[in-house]
Amino acid sequence: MKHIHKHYKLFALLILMIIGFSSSTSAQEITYFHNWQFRQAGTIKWYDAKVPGCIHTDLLQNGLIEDPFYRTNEELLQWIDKVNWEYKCSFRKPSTRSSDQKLLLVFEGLDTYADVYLNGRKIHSNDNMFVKSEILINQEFLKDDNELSIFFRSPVMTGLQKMQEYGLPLPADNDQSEKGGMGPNKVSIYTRKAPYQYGWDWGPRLVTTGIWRDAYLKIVPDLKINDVFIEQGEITDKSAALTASVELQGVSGNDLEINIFADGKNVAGKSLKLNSPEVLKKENGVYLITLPFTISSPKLWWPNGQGEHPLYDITVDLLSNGSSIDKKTVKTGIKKIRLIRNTDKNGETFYFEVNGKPIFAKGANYIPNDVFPSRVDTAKYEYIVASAAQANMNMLRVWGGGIYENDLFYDLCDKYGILVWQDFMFACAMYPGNDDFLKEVASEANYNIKRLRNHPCIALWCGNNEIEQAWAQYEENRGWGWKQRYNSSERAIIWKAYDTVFHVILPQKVRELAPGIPYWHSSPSAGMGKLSSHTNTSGDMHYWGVWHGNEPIESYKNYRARFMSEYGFQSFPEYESVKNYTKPEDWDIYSPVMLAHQRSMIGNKRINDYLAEWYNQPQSFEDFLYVSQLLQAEAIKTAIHAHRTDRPYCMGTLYWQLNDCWPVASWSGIDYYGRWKALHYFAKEAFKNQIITVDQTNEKINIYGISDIDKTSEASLRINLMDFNGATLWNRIMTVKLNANSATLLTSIDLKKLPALQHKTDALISLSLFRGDKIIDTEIHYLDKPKNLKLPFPGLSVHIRQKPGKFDIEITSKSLCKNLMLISEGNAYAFPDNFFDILPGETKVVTVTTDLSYDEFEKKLSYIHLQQACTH
Ligand code: BMA
Repeated sequence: MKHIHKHYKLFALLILMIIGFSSSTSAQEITYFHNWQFRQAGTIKWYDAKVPGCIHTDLLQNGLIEDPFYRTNEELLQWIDKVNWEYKCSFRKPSTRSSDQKLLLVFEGLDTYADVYLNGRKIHSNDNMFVKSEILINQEFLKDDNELSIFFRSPVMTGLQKMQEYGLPLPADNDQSEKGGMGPNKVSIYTRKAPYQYGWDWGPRLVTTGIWRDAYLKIVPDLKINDVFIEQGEITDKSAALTASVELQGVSGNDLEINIFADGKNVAGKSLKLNSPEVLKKENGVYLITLPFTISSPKLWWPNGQGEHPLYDITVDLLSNGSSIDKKTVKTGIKKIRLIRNTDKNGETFYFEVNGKPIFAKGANYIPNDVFPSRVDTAKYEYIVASAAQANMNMLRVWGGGIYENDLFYDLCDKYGILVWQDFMFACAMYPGNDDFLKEVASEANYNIKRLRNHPCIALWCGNNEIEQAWAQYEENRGWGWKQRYNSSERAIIWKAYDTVFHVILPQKVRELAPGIPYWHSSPSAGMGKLSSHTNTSGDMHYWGVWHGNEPIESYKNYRARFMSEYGFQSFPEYESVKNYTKPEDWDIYSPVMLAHQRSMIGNKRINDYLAEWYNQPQSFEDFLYVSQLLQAEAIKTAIHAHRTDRPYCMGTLYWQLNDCWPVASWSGIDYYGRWKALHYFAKEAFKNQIITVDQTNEKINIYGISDIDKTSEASLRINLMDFNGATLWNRIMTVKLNANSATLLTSIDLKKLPALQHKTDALISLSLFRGDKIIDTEIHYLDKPKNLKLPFPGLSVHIRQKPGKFDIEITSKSLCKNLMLISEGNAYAFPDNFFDILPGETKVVTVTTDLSYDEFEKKLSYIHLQQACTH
């Protein structure tokens, strides 16, 4: 992964040395395959392949294509998804130790239309990227040396065929079919495959194929543990009542015994026979046994910022005639979650309660980290989830146009206390309702709910992204104009498919397989069957008035919601990132290359228009990229502050979007290479448990104290009105009360009553909330938009102090320095703080960890600030 950002690799390596990952271990023996090869079907030559992987990364690795992310290379690679591909490998017959053992061929994910052959005999066919395949191998088919081969049919051509068979083209606005050479044929929705790979308004169209998750042979006992689910009952300080549901598969006439261990301590045991009445017999030789147990003085799992995130190892040991035949360990955390939808005077609440405590959800929407998800390594996963936690987030929404993430992602969310709002993978489109399709939906729900249900991070399963809103079944004149394209019988067919998937199959599966986890049928929604899918008074809300609706940024303050699950604002990656995928001649946002990396039709126009409202014109291309990030950060900060100030009416704020899947102009706060944009630094401040927010309307300023902690406490608030050279015009210190889990109006200021304030354009209000010598939060409030401010040139002096393994960068500013961005050339290291203001006469110290020499460090360090980027 030549593009991947060096600083997250170093960071994650350190963490991985300390902590191991595995949410589930088993005694079953696993053998991975080696020597995978691939070729285009119908050609002769085989090339080396990597598994897990995909066709695009294999072609790239073999030098057969250029980097798909560089300049406009994506356009040249559209042929790849139109043809068929073959993968093969050979393996020696594994030695099973006894006749009681069986051999399973496991594919944790085949992407997508795949026929699997063993020694030329077809043994399996796959139609869904989101399921695991376990194929029992008849050992008679095995020779000493065996060949496993997989024929992957083109996902788009097969999709086209399925669309023709269905006979009803369905809306899928984000499917960039024209770019993919498919004309108007939006075939993505007929295939259970990651929607975003067909293009999105932040993603390229690169529809890949391949063995995208692990593939291996597994020797399993005749009777094996298929699955272990730890269901949670009543939880008190004294004890947690849990039940282990153990799924066995196979045959056995012997006396069995099952023992349960919690962190190594035997907590339950049972002797049984498979034919005893307490064993629930299911299809295909599957048996379900439940064993209740308790954990005394349980350590509860809390979201980030609300407590610890302890995990328990629960081991199930299966014995036959006194000896262990299979063992499985799962990790889980003890946590109760409820989605509280109570009628109140305003409508209906929408908030999460964890272990009995209402939680204000703070976070972002998450998309896959790469358009080729198989190449996202452990380090990148850890970097992204840790970045969310460092930004004081407690929730990510795994958005429905991507993938059900790898186990590792949820392990990390467990570890960092990040709640996951988990969408099923359906987004911004209508889907077919034929039997084959519905069967795939049910099986992917089955597999993924079971796979993820022990993770304490899972907060909610949600049917889809924006489909209820787009179709708007209940109101003729709302929606995205889709239903108007169909006659009444077609409409009935399309709605029935929707109704079956999102109101029948998926909620049933969640109820059955993950009892206790809430299901929400669509995001956003006012509630099922409610007339409008978009109201301010109930359900969750996607507010795109700012940006898509071109409303002023201040509208974030007026537009209320019970739970803001989406809102967003675009920016460009910084110059150091843009240099990776462009040449100097591309350095104009309207160049073909930059436009290929801006997938929103309105993106550049919106950025330009809002920028002109707020900032003076940036001087250079590099300055423009930087200012676009400031604009985005200020916009989203405005929204987060408004949503938090509206607590408890509003109980959640998740902006669109955390991350990127390739280098692009987008709504993300972290770019593809891992660089934090200004937004992510601003979000880190805005999501702290206790903050000050300032709301200015004309001449009046309201100052609020927001607290997401349980204790009401007193603090001191210092308010300092100063000019940009540091002269104090007015100040005040007061004692304030920060109410527990509330937004409290601390004080108001009438600007007209401050005679020293001559012009709003040359003064600022510096606020500091503190207790003793502990600063709780600081805030700098400007009385006018940045373009109107009469900013002096700051007069910076920068000193670098070397310490073992790190450097302190000390920056002193004579007068105000606005939005100083430190830059690390070639991304040699990361900054813990950036894009900050320095008050007149103040010194800011930023400590950077790196093993660079002093000279190299100094050479790679540079900066930019607003005064420099936008001179009047
Ligand atoms: C939201 C998402 C995405 C989209 C984003 C920006 O509604 O659900 O579909 O990428 O808007 O337009």
